[in-house]
Amino acid sequence: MIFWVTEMKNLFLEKFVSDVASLTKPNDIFWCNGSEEENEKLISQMIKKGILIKLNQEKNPNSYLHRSDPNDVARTEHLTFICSKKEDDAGPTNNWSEPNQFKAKLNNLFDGVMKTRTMYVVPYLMGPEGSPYSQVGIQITDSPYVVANLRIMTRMGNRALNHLGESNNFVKGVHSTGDLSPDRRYIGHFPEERLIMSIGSGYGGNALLSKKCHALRIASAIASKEDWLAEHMLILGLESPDGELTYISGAFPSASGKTNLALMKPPESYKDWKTSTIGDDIAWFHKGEDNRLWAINPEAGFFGVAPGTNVKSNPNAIASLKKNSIFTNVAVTTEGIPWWEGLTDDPPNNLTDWHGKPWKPGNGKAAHPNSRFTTSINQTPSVSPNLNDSEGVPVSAMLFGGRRAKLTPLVYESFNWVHGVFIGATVGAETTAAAVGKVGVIRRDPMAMRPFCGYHIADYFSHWIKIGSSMSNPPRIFHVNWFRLDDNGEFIWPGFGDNIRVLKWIVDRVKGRGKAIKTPIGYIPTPDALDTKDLDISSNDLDEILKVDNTAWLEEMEVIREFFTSLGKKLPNELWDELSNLESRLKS
Ligand code: SAT
Ligand code: MN
Repeated sequence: MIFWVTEMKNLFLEKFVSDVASLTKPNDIFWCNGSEEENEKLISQMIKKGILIKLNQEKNPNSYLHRSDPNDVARTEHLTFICSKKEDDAGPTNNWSEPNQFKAKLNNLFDGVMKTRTMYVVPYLMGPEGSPYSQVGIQITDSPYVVANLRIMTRMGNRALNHLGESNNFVKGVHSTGDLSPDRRYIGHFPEERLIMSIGSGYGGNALLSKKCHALRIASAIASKEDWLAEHMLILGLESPDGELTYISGAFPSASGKTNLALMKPPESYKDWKTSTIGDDIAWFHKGEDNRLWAINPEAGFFGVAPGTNVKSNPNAIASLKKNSIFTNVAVTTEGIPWWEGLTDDPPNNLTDWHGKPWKPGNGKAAHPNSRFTTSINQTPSVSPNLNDSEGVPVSAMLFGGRRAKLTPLVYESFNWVHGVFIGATVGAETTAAAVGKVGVIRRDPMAMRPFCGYHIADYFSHWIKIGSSMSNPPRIFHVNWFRLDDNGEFIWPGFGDNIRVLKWIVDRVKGRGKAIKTPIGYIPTPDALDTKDLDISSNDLDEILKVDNTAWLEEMEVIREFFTSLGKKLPNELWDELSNLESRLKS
């Protein structure tokens, strides 16, 4: 067995790596430093092995296509476990397994799994270099594709080791693609040990352990013991024509337009406004000395859903994807240019689909509905100049939302922090292709964290209540729904860049000047407070998406009551109170 050669001496790290090597028995060990040469070497090896396919190097320089196993195209929530010592600490929304038993089962699968493979040691930093809020992770993996993705998604290599120094303060990740069989696929989290073990998948959130496993599940469990929040949220800066800069964060379930909103380009009618992107998926919040909530983006890139991304829906993403990007499970043209449904109105001729087979219209989808692009945030035209600020940015408004064809209005504002937590805790959203399972069924997805909260969800709600209640100036909380459908199944609200009109009202509210009507569910904009100038929307439709249907809401309340009951005795009383207050407002 060859061990790595490095000047770094971190005894904790050495022990971790040698323990994993004794278990997985790799052919050799490759220590990733994050350099350009290293990346080139790995890429050319992957091309030789067919793991990556070179795209058109003129049109898409330094960009590659990866086809994953057809059984391995989305997160598998039913195979994802929180292995806290006590079952109750995982709570009703997580699968739990006793840590020693689960480890024994996984150790069996990991035993000798890398015999003919290289074991990569990938140090990564979550958050800006030098920030007291950043965290180091070490992912061990036998997938060079994972290494190439982590390089884009995180601050990877020696930068992370420098941040770590000699400390034992790092999250440990052990990953192998195993035999890719869903029967031997498990993603286990050990919050007390800050350890993640994942086997049998090479895809996205199952395999890039920095993302959902570390930055959400493990981090949320750590944050609950400290005084901060790890959230499934985008962070966006919005600057008005008179130079007023407001930061907004937003939680939406996977594949519900977070990346589009985070990279939003103001439309023609808002060209005097500026947007700036801090992050599209994950936000870590801490309380500032000024009693505001400040956020960093722990990541450094986007792992975005490709289908539906185009020059209209997300021009900044399209610009970012011009080079140095990895495309997973998209289709490709004869010229080696990536394509997916929604990129252009008509598909190009002679496409090769995501399986690598010739594709004709009528053959189903050419790109997988959960096909993805990996690209650096630094290539995005809208990247914020404050991206690397070690304190992060102060957030004035938080949005919750999800796909909901009916019921929830375009936008409404909570009455106060605790009511806002109630709104976040009760978000209902249609399921998407980001996770294996039926698409389009409404499920409760509190704070868009249902699959990502690493501890008891009721304790998580209490933690939220505590954080905001101890601050004199917490963000205002809003609910948005861009996805209302009319009777013909067409979207009523134009969405995309025009969502800035809703954000403008939100900024107006935060600044104390936006006009609103008090309804049982919250504050809703007066029809004249929402800018609909030059918008193709009838006043009937506008009324429809801004109205509160008390009867329908009373039905929704029953679903919420059932949901709360299913979460058990720990559900904070404050949320039960919010529910009964809502009921009396709806009935009066
Ligand atoms: O597969 S990921 O978890 O990285 C993406 C997502 O589902 O949001
Ligand atoms: Mn996500």
